[in-house]
Amino acid sequence: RAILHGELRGDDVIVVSNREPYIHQRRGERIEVQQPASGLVTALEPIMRACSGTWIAHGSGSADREVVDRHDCVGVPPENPAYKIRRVWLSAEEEAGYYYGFANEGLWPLCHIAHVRPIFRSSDWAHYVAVNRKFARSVVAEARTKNPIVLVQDYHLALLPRMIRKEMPEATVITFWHIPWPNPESFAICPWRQEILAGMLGSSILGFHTQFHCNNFVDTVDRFMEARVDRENFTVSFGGKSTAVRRYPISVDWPPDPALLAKPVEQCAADMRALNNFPAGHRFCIGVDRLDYTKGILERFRAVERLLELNPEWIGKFSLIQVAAPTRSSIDEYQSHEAQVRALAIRINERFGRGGRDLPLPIVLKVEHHDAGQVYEYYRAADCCFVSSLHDGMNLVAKEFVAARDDERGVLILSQFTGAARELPEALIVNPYDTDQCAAALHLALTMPVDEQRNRMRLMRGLVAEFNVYRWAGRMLLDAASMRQRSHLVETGG
Ligand code: GDG
Repeated sequence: RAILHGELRGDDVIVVSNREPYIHQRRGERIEVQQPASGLVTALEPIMRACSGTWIAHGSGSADREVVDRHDCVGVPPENPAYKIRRVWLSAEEEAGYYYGFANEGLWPLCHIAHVRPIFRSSDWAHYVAVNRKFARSVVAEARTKNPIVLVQDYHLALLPRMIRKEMPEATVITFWHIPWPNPESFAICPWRQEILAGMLGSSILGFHTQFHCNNFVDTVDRFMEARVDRENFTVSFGGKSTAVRRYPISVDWPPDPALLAKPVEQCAADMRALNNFPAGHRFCIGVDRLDYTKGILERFRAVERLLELNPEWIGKFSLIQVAAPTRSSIDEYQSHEAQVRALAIRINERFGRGGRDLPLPIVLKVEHHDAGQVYEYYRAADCCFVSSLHDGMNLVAKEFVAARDDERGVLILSQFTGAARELPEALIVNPYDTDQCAAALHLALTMPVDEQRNRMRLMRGLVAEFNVYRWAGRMLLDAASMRQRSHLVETGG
């Protein structure tokens, strides 16, 4: 945190993302403030608290524009304002085309290997371009200097870096891509591949979670752009501008907010058992995800089914609690995925459920948003946490579970297709498509001796403590600072 304060003192810092870090909504006479379920917000919020800047975001959750107009530009967090949000308002058509359409039906499945076909409509693309322009205008309007540091977040804003550069050539634009970058063959199907790449190459620094994603990006540029690629230094020169492509693995706040760890683990376990009508000694695994087809929730349920087939001694003695936050629900693919998740839970529960006896069900599906305190209670109470993403840039749930376990107990089962798997080899690493392997991992987790749990958890906690979210942002900002210093020296002939 000290580095962040030091690095950013006096600088003009602007974060731009689609997602707003706080949602202001009217409840009767009151304005209620909520935090959305998003990895991006979880990661950036502590950074913005540490440096007072401006966060420009689409006022998506703050739906009632008339009512929240006075929250157009508002200090947050509400209890102790540390930075401000500037909202960009979009029409329903713009939101449908830019956000649901091009970003989430096009780029999201394009970048994740989840075998869902991307949909590219030229009308969505037109909105995507127009909305990126709208964000660019807002950045220019909010900048206090001619050379701000602008942190552009994610695949919704791929065109923004070049647009900002055009208006403010001296700005330092750091773009972070929170999702994977695919190989050139996969990316090639995007009809606007050149425009997307050119847009991103307006960045001074372009960050991904893993070196593998950096390699894929540079290979893609090499294949499709008239650009000079320097593989030794991992820089790309395009249109007279050089972009450094770097790996910055994202992480979580450390130490975690003490309020999230205040309730003793035993108390969390007792409360969660009472809440779910589990008898004493009942064991459970936790899954926490947005209800997204990339997260492998169906594969996780199948693993539970297989566990109960292979190890019937767990029937009635083990449950998976799946916290599934609703997301992008107006998209067909998401509606059909939710229906499949609900149907599979019912089928497995019918197969291994009560059968006349009053036993807990194997799958407890909670399709609703939980507050962060509840999510942490589940993490602290669970015997294990199962992250089974089919493909995931990083996955913060894995790191949050580790951060939550100050008792050094609990087992993490982690998909090999997450960025997190590269940093947490002490987890039980699984292929979510391999149901037998996942079922075996669940059995192993439930029978793992305490000493082994402690050894693994201690190593993972050491990693997350050191490579926390401040390190993620700090390294990006240090790289930006040295870049700014170098260009200053060149300008002044120093
Ligand atoms: C993208 C990338 C990358 C979930 N349900 C609830 C809730 N959550 C919180 C979790 C966690 C966050 O949402 C999810 O973060 P992930 O990293 O797992 O996934 P994405 O949202 O897909 O994030 C991902 C991330 O960006 C950061 O770069 O790691 O790879 O896909 O913090 O706890 N939080 C609350 N209630 C819920 O019901 N409060």
